[in-house]
Amino acid sequence: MNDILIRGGTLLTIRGEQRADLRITGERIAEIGTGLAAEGATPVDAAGKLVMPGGVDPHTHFDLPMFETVSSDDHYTGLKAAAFGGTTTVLDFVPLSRPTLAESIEAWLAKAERNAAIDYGFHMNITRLDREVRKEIPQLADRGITTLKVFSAYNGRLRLQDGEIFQVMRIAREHGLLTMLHAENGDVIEILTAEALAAGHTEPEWHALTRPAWGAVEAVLRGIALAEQAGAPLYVVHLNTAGELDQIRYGRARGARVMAETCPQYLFFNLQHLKRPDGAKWICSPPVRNEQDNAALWAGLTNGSLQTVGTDHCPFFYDGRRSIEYEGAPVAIPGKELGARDFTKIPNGLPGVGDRLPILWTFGVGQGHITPAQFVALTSTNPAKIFGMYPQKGELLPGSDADLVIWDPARRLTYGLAHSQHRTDYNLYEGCELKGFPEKVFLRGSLIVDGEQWVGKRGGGRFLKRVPGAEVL
Ligand code: DUC
Ligand code: ZN
Ligand code: ZN
Repeated sequence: MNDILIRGGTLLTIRGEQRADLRITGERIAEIGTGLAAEGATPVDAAGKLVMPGGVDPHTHFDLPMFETVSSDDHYTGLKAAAFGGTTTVLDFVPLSRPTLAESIEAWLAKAERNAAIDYGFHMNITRLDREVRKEIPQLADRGITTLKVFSAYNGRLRLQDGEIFQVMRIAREHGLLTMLHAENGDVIEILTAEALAAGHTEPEWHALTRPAWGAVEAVLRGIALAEQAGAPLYVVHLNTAGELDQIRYGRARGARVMAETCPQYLFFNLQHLKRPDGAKWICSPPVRNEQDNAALWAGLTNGSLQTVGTDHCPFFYDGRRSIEYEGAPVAIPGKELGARDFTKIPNGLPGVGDRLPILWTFGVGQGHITPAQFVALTSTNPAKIFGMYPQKGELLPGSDADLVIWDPARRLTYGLAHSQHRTDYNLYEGCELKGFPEKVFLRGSLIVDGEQWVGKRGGGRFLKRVPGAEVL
């Protein structure tokens, strides 16, 4: 196979910008430098463009059964949509849906392996902690799974008690694994939800009103305190309130090894969106909050209190009774309409895996909240480091996988459903004016997105065996 020489571009990494050429040999970056010789290589002109490492989305849910339906992107459609938005690696959560962790992972792999359009790894949900599960956790690293997600909410379904979370954290510490926490107060949610239903409240905004921010705030502090007592690091997923961020700062200022992620929906949306007639489009858990929370989370990106931006991509149709056309065929999957008369029956989750980079570039970099180098850190390099994939992923260095985005910083477009490739019937950023968009995307040296064209393949993505003992940032 010919080498590829990406010429005349500006490389963008967490170290800043550098005018340089980049040579790809096979699946890897072979050489970086100015004026690299073109012989024996297929040239790709990147003049006027940025060349950055492919995005790493640390938080997705493809093909996830929920209530009476399933998230509408599977490991083909969702990973392909990710690629169109400049992301080349995703980390998906494996539900503990079978008697053992091993069987649950095999079932998830069977779905992902034949479909994956980009590279992917797995986090393991620990939603039951019996003797068998305790014994099995240490074997996860042999399978390349080094992260455990626990929940302090979803009573009777996903939640572990505090003592169990503490035990998971101790096992994690012993084996170099990282615990991830969904932080809400399950008891309060259970009580408020029952009261809201009994009072006849059915509208989407009640999803947020029954999941108060204070529950998230105290659950974050509780999580940090448990992790410190276990001597373990902690990664808090989907930060959504200013108060949670205060707790992260409190912990980090005292040396706690706690890291935190936010997601675009918590930067851009709030209760006002849930109050709209089509408010169900914004139903996710934890819920979107208020404008002060949006602003505080932006500030957390600016000042480095937050380490990553993931998406929690878990799309559903807004109206799953109507089909859309996907790759030339009609598709309809039950969605948000399931909860038209009861907010607790609206499937929880939003589309976003393909939106993340373009939206964060225009509104994050473009409006001065973050620098281009911070953009790469938050969306690619930091997740690669925290989740044990660095420098294979998230980096432009000789030896790294040639997962690259050629980014056109001058491209202007009115964004929306027509550009995002998610398999659903709405986009939360409909009509947003964007400046900057991916032009070409390479996965391990192969071109998979060329402008509007998908040139990758179903099953072309590989499962990533991650290594324990990853960095704590
Ligand atoms: N929250 C969502 O909104 N969807 C999927 C899982 C989750 O925790
Ligand atoms: Zn969660
Ligand atoms: Zn999630």
